[in-house]
Amino acid sequence: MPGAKHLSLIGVPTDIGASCLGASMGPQALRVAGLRQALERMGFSVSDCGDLNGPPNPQTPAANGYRHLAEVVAWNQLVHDAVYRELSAQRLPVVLGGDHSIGVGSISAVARHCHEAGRRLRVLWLDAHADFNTAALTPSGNLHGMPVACLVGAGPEALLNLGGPVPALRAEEISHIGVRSVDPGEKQLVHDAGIEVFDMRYIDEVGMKAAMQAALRDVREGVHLHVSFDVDFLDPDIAPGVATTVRGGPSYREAQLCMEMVADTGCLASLDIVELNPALDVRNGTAQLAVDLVESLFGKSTLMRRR
Ligand code: HAR
Ligand code: MN
Ligand code: MN
Ligand code: MN
Repeated sequence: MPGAKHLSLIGVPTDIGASCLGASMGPQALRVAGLRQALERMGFSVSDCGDLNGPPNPQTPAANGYRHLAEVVAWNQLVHDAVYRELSAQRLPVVLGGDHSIGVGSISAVARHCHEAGRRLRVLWLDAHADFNTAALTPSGNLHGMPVACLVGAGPEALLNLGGPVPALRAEEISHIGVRSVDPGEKQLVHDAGIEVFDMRYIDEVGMKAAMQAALRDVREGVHLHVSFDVDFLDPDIAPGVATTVRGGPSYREAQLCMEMVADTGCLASLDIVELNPALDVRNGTAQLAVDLVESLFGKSTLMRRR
């Protein structure tokens, strides 16, 4: 799959897992910013599969610790099925969110594909947040704060059984980059689960280069690398178009380096772009920035030949 030259864009227009409405407009904003054309200019063949059609957002309060669980499950089943279908057809899925709760459907499909193909999986979770809450810990009931916990098996039954292995991931298969906002109970759970976190403190101390070298150390030929790119990973000064901004994120240059180092592995085989909220953006600038960074993720980068 690495080296697959055929990309499939899958729109997931929902804010079902968030408290703030508007991430549902993310897919169209990325299209307006020219995502498809940018990737085509780089030599990829790109199909836009259009938007999945899931349930509307009922905007109801949490029940048993979860908001909109049934609807979140429905959206994730659609995402799982679409991502699995594209991977099975040897195409590289690019999931256009939508809030980050849809990472459960996307990554469970990737895990299923890797399991069947006997491929090793590595997931990079680029995010200001750990997304490791549970029903008991969540301050909000919003499922976009819980996808990683769900993927490693700490989540509601219905979200663990979308297809493929259960749990979808082992803790050692996923690494977080850029984290700077974690709830108190969530912090303990991340430690207990043994998830590797390269937080902003770590990046401040050693730099993005060393952080990415560490995160990618075991990513080599044959590995399926999935990137789950939460746009709130970026510093809000450069990326205001998200609902849950947290100060002190990667700068433009740091984010570029992060993406370029992923591209250098040659292993990128699936991608989520999530949490973009056009209602909060300024002239679609955050969507344009996301497209710019995704170009680097797929190897646009510099003129220099390395190694
Ligand atoms: N930790 C908070 C919660 O659980 C906020 C989570 C916000 N998550 C995202 N995705 N925006 O990373 O509600
Ligand atoms: Mn494959
Ligand atoms: Mn997230
Ligand atoms: Mn986030």
